[in-house]
Amino acid sequence: SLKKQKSKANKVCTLATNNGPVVNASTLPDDLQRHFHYTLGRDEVGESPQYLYHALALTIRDRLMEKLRATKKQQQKQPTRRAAYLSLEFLMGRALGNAVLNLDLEDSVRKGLNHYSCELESIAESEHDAGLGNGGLGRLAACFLDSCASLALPVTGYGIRYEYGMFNQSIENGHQVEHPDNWLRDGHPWEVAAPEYNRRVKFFGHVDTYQDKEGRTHYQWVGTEDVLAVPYDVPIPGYQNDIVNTLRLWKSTATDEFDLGEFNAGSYTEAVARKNLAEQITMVLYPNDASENGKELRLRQQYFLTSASLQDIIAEWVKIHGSDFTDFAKYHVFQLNDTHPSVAIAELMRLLLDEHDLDWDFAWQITTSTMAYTNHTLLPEALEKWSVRLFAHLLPRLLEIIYEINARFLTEVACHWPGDVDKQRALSIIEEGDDPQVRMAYLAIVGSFSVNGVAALHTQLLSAGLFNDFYQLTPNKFNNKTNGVTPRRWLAHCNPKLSELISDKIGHNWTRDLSEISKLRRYYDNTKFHVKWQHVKQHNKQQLADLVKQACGVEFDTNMMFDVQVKRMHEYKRQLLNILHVIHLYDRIRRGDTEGMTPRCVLIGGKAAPGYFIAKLTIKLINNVAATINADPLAQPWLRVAFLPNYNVTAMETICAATDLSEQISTAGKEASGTGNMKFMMNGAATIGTLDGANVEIRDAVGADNFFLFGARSEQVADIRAHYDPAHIIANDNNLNSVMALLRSGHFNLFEGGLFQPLIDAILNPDDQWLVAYDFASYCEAQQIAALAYQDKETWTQLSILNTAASGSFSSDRTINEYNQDIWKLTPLNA
Ligand code: B1H
Repeated sequence: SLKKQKSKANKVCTLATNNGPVVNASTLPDDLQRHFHYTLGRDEVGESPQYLYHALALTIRDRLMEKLRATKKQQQKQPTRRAAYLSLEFLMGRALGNAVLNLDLEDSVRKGLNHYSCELESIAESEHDAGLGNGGLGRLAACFLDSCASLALPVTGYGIRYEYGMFNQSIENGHQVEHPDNWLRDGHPWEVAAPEYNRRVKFFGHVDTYQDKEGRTHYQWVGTEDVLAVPYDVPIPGYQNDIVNTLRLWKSTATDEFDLGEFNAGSYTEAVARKNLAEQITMVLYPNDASENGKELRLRQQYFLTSASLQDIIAEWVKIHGSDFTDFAKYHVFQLNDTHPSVAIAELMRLLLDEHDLDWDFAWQITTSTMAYTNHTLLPEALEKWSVRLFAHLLPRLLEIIYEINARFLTEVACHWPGDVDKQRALSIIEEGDDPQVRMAYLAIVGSFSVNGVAALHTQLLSAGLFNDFYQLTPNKFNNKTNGVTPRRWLAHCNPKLSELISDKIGHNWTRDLSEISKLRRYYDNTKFHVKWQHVKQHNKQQLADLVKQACGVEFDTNMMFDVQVKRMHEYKRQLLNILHVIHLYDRIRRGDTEGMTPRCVLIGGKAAPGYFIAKLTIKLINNVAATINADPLAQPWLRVAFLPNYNVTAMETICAATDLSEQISTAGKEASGTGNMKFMMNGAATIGTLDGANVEIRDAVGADNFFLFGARSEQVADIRAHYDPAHIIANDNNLNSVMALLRSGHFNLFEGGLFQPLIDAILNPDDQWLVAYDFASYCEAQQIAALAYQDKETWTQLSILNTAASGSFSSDRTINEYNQDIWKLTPLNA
């Protein structure tokens, strides 16, 4: 009878979930009021509009949940092949505007807010950015989730629910100051905890072996200190297609019996302290972009994410298929976002071998037909290595498996290059030395069936350079997937005025299929259209000017050219080159050489890793130069400079819509792709840039005449560096010479003697990897050409329209379709 009762209870439960209350557009205003007054217990909006934001978010979440359940059900109806996107970073930004757009709720939301006399735009300002990423790599993951859902692909994101995301940056006396990003402070209405799917992750301990009756060796990882992984699900709506996918973010907590054991032993305090240790794992995002720092806690984060996610997927499999893994690889594929989650290769082996009793060959076959690896950088300092010592201590069983993978792989190497011991040493997953290291990229390549770069040039450099030996061994693994950005957030949402203008002319299907945006080309010399286009740009520039005024106290004039570089601060991105050009313009103004000069506002923004001295000093230089120039009445009509503090996803939404000239000026061969370059282009900015990353493809798409190219080519860099003499270059370039003289004279650091010497030294260093002095002259020339083009309004408007019109292939929908066709091979839902 107990059984009967149980099944009755289950039935009731099922019925209740099937017939939930109706939520639709017409009930939205009522639902909003219910959440405001009942869920949150608020009465009036008054001084705290964040409650109305919260109520609106819950109202929209209701709708997301309904579609999320429907999407899940559709997937359960018939078994579908699915992908998991494993990433240490998801730089989501705000969710509200995106959800309103993708669920097509704008009208009913505005109606609902009417009751409170509030504007959607001002309510949206209450939301904190979900800054769970550093820069391009994390934002790419976010764009990919939007595209996967919009293309109805069954893809789940797996990441970490950092308590503190990317730090907040303020500028004090021109210096960067970091503040913790307590983004969950006011609650996060977009997530739902799912503790029924908690997973247990092991650390430390040791490995026991025993032989079974048949003489097979079994491995037991025991004496471990376990941490509990609690999933929080964030709904990811597709664009007006009723699909809602899931981003599952893991939070770490202590296991229950852990506490209990300690408590019973009378060490209450120690038990609580251990709890802290477990909770540390997901406490904070490491703020390094394109460099690794080798901290143990970071490896713990990586393993924590990886193990919890793989266990999650395997548990679901076992629920349906029991211990039969025959078809597992038919139904699953894992995309590794760089090497950060690449310990997944060893972890999947461990789960299959130790927990599910598969033999090595079968487990390896499953692993190498489900794992796919994306490389995002060629910079040597970003290539992850973990000390074998640390691995042995923290993840002893994983290290054993990596050794076994390596031994078998080196046999293959020996077959391919017989007798070549150097090759074996060069390709070994274990780097020998005083402090041997695990090379994570090598593990990722060996364990994956696909290895991709993120732009054509980048993939070519990977195959021919960094990973050439692997390329020779398995050329078919290597493929390119040029990055893209979602046109929903990065055009439809962030630039509603331009979107409306575009849709007026070519319909609105470009939001689904950005290749249609090329139809705009027809209007590139239509003067009526020009006027409207310019009008929108002026409006957007005013919005940015307001932001700059409020954040920096600097007055931007919307009639001047808006010249913008926003991205993480890094030497290879050469913000230093940008500010040298600014100093050059200032130098010209001071000399009275302003004839033909185009008035411009230069905006620079970006965060420096807290330990990156030279990047932080560059921020200080930019701020000091800005202060000097902005205070000089001579400069007023020609030049204004601002450093925007705390550049983030939300700031970019205003910035990219308002930019005239997009600065993409990395040393050729160093920027894997770039994605900001695509956002600017989509919104009608022209690019000044080097032939690096996706700039190459942007220039091909818009045409060489419509791109301001400068600088050394990647294939020239090695030669140039071989006999590089920056002092000589400076001596022979009057412009650069004056700029350096101004810098050396202390003109920008009158009361801070010697402050910028390290930057001066860097430029003068014959070893300067970034070739700042080398590219200065051609950069100034390209700037001059761009400035002249801007003076002809017609020309510039054409340029702007052509850029938007040529941006079709930089939609992340195009990128994801390629991932799916070449790597994932998923069938869209609803199909
Ligand atoms: C990119 C990173 C990165 N490449 C290490 N590599 C990190 C490396 O926390 N870490 O240790 C974090 C991030 N990020 C960027 O990826 C590239 O520099 C861009 O060129 C590219 O557009 C972007 C997306 O592919």
